[in-house]
Amino acid sequence: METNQNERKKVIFSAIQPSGTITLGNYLGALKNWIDLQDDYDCIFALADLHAITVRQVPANFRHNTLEAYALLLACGIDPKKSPFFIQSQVPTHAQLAWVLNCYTQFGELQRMTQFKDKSAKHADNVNAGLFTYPSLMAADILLYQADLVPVGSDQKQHMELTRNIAERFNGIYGSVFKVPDAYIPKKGARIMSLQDPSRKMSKSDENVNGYVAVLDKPEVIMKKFKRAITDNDACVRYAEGKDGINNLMGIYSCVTGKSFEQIEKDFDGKGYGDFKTAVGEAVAEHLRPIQERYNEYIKNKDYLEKCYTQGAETAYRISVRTLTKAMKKVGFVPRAHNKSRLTNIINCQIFTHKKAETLKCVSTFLLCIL
Ligand code: ATP
Ligand code: LTN
Repeated sequence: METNQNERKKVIFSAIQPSGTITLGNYLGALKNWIDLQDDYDCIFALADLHAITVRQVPANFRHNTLEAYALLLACGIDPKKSPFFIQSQVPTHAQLAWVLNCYTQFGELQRMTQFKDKSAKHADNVNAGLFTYPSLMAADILLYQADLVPVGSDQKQHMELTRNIAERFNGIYGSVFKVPDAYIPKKGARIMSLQDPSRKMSKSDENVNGYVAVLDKPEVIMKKFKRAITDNDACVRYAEGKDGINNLMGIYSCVTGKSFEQIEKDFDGKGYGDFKTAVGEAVAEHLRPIQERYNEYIKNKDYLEKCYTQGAETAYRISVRTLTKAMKKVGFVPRAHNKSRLTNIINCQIFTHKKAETLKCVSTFLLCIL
């Protein structure tokens, strides 16, 4: 079959909150996929800092975490020349569309979100409206870019279903405004569990630092955390129901080495958990080493970081404002005259350029004829 060179590449959008130091769970569940998809899709990535303030942040730490996350994601392999990569609060269209979508999202739908239930239990002293309406902002993030696919870990499945429902509801009323996106969840690493409580997901906001491995943890810290990982009394490296700790370690080991579970069981046949934990720690430290080296370079270069996120925000704005304008028009808002005149200017400018090209063509044809 002939492939059409002009065929539009599918669009990918994803984001991560700069709410703490990025973990191995974030990396294996989401980020690794972002990197791998860059060549085959039109990707746009963001740091969801507006989402992060649904939990109280210390301003100086928050700023630091945001820049650290930006440099770290570049070090993981996001290429800002291929994939616009921006900071959400620098692109106003996100908050604007989120408000509109809030009015097309039902209270009951938001109330059912597991993340809302978990986070409001964890931060009982600060169950704010932003925490409740978090999913409509996430829907805005995605729908603004007409994304086809959204690479996330499996904990975001419910938010993705709600995003689809909001898009379908809006389209049902106003015609086709938003692309209805699909979640893209990896087969391996979709849910990395805490090393201290394998019934809970590994989370960067975990108060127990031994529960997670940070992508920037030093090798000796990584080794220590894996050695302390909670397992069971079976002392046999095999994947089985009820062996959550070992299953989790096997999943991590498989992600960083590419080995299948059968291979891992064979390799560790007759060996104890101590040997296995050491092997997992070493493999993870080795996998993260080049990322940490690149990070140390990027974080020193503040000018480069600023250039990348500024360009990322400009591109993101240019793309997203088209969807926002369309959605607002459909709802019935009166368009800003200012917008119109700018638009007219752009159109005139295009016509002018077009006319100039046409004139040049005529002149050159004329010259060719008389020569
Ligand atoms: P927080 O603890 O602040 O809620 P988090 O660690 O859960 O943060 P997010 O910023 O909410 O991280 O998520 C970023 C991405 O990482 C999402 O795509 C999410 O699905 C994925 N992710 C988060 N935790 C895990 C995990 N334990 N296993 C696999 N993927 C994960
Ligand atoms: N809620 C997400 C982070 C996030 C996101 C997004 C992910 C915010 N906006 C848009 C994908 C697409 C989370 O991972 N906890």
